[in-house]
Amino acid sequence: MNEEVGKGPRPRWDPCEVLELPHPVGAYIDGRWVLPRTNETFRVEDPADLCEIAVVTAADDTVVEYAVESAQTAFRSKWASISPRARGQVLAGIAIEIRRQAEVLSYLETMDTGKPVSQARSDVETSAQYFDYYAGAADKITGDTLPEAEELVAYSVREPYGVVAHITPWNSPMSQMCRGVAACLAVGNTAVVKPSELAPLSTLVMARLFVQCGLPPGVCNVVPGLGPTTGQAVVSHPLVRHVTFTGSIATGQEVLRAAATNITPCTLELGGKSPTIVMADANLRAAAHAGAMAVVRNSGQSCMATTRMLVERPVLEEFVAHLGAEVAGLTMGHGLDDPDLGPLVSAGQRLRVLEYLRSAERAGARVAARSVKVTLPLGHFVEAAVLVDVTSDMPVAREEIFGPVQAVLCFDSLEEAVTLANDSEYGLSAGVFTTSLSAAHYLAKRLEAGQVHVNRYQVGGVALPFGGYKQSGIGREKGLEALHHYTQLKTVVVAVDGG
Ligand code: TXE
Repeated sequence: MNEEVGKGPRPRWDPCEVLELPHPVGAYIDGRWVLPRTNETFRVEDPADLCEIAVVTAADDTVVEYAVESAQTAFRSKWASISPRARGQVLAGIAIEIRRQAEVLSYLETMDTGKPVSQARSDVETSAQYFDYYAGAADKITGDTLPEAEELVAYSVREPYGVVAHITPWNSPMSQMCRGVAACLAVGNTAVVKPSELAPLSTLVMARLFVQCGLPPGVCNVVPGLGPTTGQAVVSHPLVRHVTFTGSIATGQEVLRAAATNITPCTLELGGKSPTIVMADANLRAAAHAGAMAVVRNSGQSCMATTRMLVERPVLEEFVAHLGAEVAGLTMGHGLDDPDLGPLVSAGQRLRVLEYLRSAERAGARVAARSVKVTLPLGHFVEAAVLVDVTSDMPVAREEIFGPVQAVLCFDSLEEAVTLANDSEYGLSAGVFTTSLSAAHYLAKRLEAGQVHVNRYQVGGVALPFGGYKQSGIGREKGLEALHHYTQLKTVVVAVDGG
């Protein structure tokens, strides 16, 4: 924890001043700011110029206890027992307010994560859409009537779990929080959210906004802090009945181990190394654009980014020329200036990406194109790069880099394309570019991925279930499918023998 907090140059846009956040920023529980007695703090910085934008206190065990108990009380006394329609109305009001404050929230997300402000605007709109979508779903969750013997009536009902923990990452903290929380609240659960220590502000601000929109205090509480302490305390709390986690495989394993103590069910979204197969008959410009967007969106810090372009050999050169031209023209700078690429979130993430690039070049890969060098002196910037001569055994082709690096591989047959695409421990998402209807459906069937995108990557909104095959995770978020993970099924059997 940093003792030298509150010092240094002023940020370009001061979220604490504009949003009237306390100093230091505490946890947000039961509709108010809460500071732990220990008062351990950490700095949140603007990744583009390293200016301090807030000082946040890490929630200790006592604060986590308060957050979970407050969520449990809100679950029992308020939220689960109000009508589904009334719950939906509160969620709809939140969507309206998010849109009303969209510009300020977008600036906040840019300062927290470094992402270009137009991408932050899109995240804010997506956040509102989650609330719209699940507001409408709140009174449409039904069970079944079940076939049974003549003298029995059997039916099932879907009931909320109670307190749900959400452990969220830093790449799109606002929309990732809203993705989980809107679905979880719609069916009557309450929430305790532990945002990433690298970008916790938008999550805290959203929890306050929810209460301002009429969400009863205690229904959604936020406890900032570090993963191994605050995160573990939340996940292993006996009153937490479900955990939703988004992050790395290694931390997902830690979360599963902690959840095992109380047999707490988990939904896990653990990232990807998503392949896109480009057939020789494809629209190559469209395919190359998809490859470029994979490094543009959040500078490649996206779990869905398609960062393995598998290209049929006869069109390899032409494809790389299109992709290289797009990437070479990308601009980079402070997120508030809305370049194509902002900085990466942290020094650690930057070093990690640079090491992947170095190791790829050592192993024989070649940089075919690079974006222009940034002129800012500080900040966690990495220029986008297109790597060719990549083989599937290289770490850049196997591991989630989470940075603006595109790896191009090539194949000679459909079968080889499928083998290469599925040669991964991940299975979150995959792409296909072809004008052959038959090849598109054939590949969609054979690809081991939770989503397959054909002829455009990535498309689709909040209604489409999202989650991974293999080590990319367990369960699905988004869409109505998510609601199955936020409810437990009760079967009721009634004897109607007239007795
Ligand atoms: O993730 P972590 P990190 C991948 C991506 C990235 C790498 C490392 O490849 O480069 O992970 O990022 C909390 N108990 N993804 O280290 O550790 C932590 O505080 C409970 C993919 O930031 O997974 C944060 O809130 N919680 C990804 C959250 O877990 C713990 C998004 C995620 O952190 C914890 C982000 C613990 N023991 C990174 N340890 C995706 N799937 O989209 C940490 N945390």
